[in-house]
Amino acid sequence: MITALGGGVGAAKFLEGLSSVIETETLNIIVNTGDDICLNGLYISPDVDTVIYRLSGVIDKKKGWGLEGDTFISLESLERFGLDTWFNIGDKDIATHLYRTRLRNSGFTATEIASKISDAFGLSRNLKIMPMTDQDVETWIQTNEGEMHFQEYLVKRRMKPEVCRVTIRNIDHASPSPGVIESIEKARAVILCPSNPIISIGPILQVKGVREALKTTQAEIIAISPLVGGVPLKGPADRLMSGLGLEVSSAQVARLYCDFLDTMVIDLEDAHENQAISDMGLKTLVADTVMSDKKKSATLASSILELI
Ligand code: FO1
Repeated sequence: MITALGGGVGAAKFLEGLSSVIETETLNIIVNTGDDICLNGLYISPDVDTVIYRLSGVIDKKKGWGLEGDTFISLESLERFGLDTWFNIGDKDIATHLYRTRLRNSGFTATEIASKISDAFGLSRNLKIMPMTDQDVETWIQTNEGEMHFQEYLVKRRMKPEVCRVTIRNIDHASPSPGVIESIEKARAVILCPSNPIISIGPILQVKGVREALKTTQAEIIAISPLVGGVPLKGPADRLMSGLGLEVSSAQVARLYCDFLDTMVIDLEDAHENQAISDMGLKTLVADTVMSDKKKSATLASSILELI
């Protein structure tokens, strides 16, 4: 059994490669839910859906989220009623959110809902999508223009405001969803996907017992830096890290995980950071982490599996 932690476009790309090279072995994926948002009465869990869409081969590859060939006519129609339309929910994608909302309103947990959506998209049973917690949590960003939900900062405000703080609301009351701790304890390897360390991996690490389980597990723990040449390929990792007063580097990402990490994977372009990471007592793997297609993410996954 291999367990992965992640959220966002980079994680989904890596998981596509990983799942293609591990064949029948179980892959448990603990997914960030801090990005979840309720808009116009619909419950949206972007990181869970992005992983399911990518692994079932229906993702819009160009955007990295949403469904291939989707249209946005219902969104345009919402404008008539003066409702929020800045978050681009497609006409096909909306069915997933209607289904999630209906299940939530009938009392199903996030874990049960993720499992039903995975089944509906035909994901194999040895790929288990585990929302990090069944409690509602939300990532909020304090900026020079006020406090806003992470999606508002990312999508509506296009990462323009300056970040001062990141808060995961309700995280103190979030318990790990069923199987999360066991998946870390019993895995032969735990892989932290190339995801934003602040708003994708960070919230998972803050769920009660997760960090402790990572420290005590016998599993080999490997993290892939989301930075290439010191910048993220997509998303606000650099803005968030610098806003929080952190150096923007793969070495800094390693520093955030070094109390439980065994190996840090960094891109060829960041090979000069090798020494700084070794000095933390960690092993390093320098590899091509730019996953421009499925073959490249499978190659990266294979070289990581060779470490185990
Ligand atoms: N990302 C965007 O940049 N713009 C959008 O309008 C947008 C809509 C959207 C709808 C459903 C969904 O599942 C994801 C969506 N995303 C959008 C992606 C999402 O904001 C991010 O990938 C993650 O939250 C980052 O971890």
